[in-house]
Amino acid sequence: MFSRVLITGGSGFIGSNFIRYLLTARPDAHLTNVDVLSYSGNQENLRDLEDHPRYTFIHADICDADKIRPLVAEAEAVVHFAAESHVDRSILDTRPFIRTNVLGTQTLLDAAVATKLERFVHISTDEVYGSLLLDRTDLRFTEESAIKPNSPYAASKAASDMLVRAAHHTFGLNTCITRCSNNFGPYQFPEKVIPLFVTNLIEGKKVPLYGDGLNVRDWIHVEDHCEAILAVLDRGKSGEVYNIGADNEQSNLDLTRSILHILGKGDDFIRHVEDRLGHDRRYAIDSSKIRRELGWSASRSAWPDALISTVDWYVKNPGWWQRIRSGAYREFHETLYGNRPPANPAPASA
Ligand code: NAD
Ligand code: TDX
Repeated sequence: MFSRVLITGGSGFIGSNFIRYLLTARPDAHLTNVDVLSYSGNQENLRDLEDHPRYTFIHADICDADKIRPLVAEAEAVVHFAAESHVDRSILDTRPFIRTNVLGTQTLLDAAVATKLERFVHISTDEVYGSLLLDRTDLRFTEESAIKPNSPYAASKAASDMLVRAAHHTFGLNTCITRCSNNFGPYQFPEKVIPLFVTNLIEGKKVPLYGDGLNVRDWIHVEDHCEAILAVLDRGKSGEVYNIGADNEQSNLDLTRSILHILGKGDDFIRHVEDRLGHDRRYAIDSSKIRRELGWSASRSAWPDALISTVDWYVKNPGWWQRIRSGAYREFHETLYGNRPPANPAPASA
């Protein structure tokens, strides 16, 4: 068990859920969250933890080697979430993806090797495997599937996976890579399909469904993902890759209709729009390895209950997403961090 854990990108969707989960699951763990607060990083996600005695926030960029190295030196383990994470943005501008996902990951790995870090868990994605055919429902991604990323986002994540692999092979760094399917749950930035569609509908707007709507995604609740990451952190074998998924394939059209139904709206709220460039047709994860070897299984992702409770969270927390949609959450960052002196690299146990 690691008690001093450095989390990168902990102010985003999955990272903030993981911090909340780990503080409860491990009453002896001290967590440091290093996050640059890019557009998707939101300190409001962890507002209630600001004074928590076992939680420290450091405002820094993972590409900044001078700031990163002392933080890694103080930690026993790193769980690396920080990334540019939105496929559509990577189609518009690739550069932030290469910078953070590739250079940022290597900066962390360099620090981990130099400081002899005990454990590095890299949070990757099923998108590195590319796309499956709709009519081959017998096929799913396994850890042995070829790496065939199709979007600039997926390619930058695949590159980061290869750098993690190299750090393990060449320098003996104790690493694990996780590749999870599409997450849903509270605090997801409302550019991703579920919070975007839910918040549009609450505001009485239509939802933009790409192409024919028949693309398939494999949905897992973020807390199931967090539990799987902790299993990997605790018990994962060094150098291994673990797929994470909940066997919950849904076409985008079915997903959209489920959300419409929950919110009492009809198909007339669907706006069919031009397809995403290079749009992957189907993702499906075979997670039998982590279930077999680490004894994890998804327990919170069952459809439609998990979707209903997620929709309900956005219905009950309009302030959270309205401040994002209006841009007001950036003012909150400015107030908190705008004029602060540079962070003292606090020990991860502070
Ligand atoms: P997110 O966009 O909500 O959060 C990313 C966080 O990283 C933000 O807090 C952001 O401020 C921070 N960040 C970005 N650039 C940084 C930098 N240079 N230095 C420090 N911090 C930086 O993303 P998410 O959905 O929470 O995804 C987290 C991780 O999980 C990513 O690595 C992503 O590839 C992976 N993943 C996501 C999903 C999903 O469905 N969302 C599925 C599988 C894997
Ligand atoms: O407006 C939209 N309309 C639409 O039809 C949006 C934003 C999306 N979609 C479709 C595209 C996808 O088929 O919905 C599906 C899901 O889209 P996103 O929420 O953008 O997720 P996806 O592209 O599948 O990638 C997600 O899962 C894997 C995360 O964003 C990644 O970070 C993760 O690695």
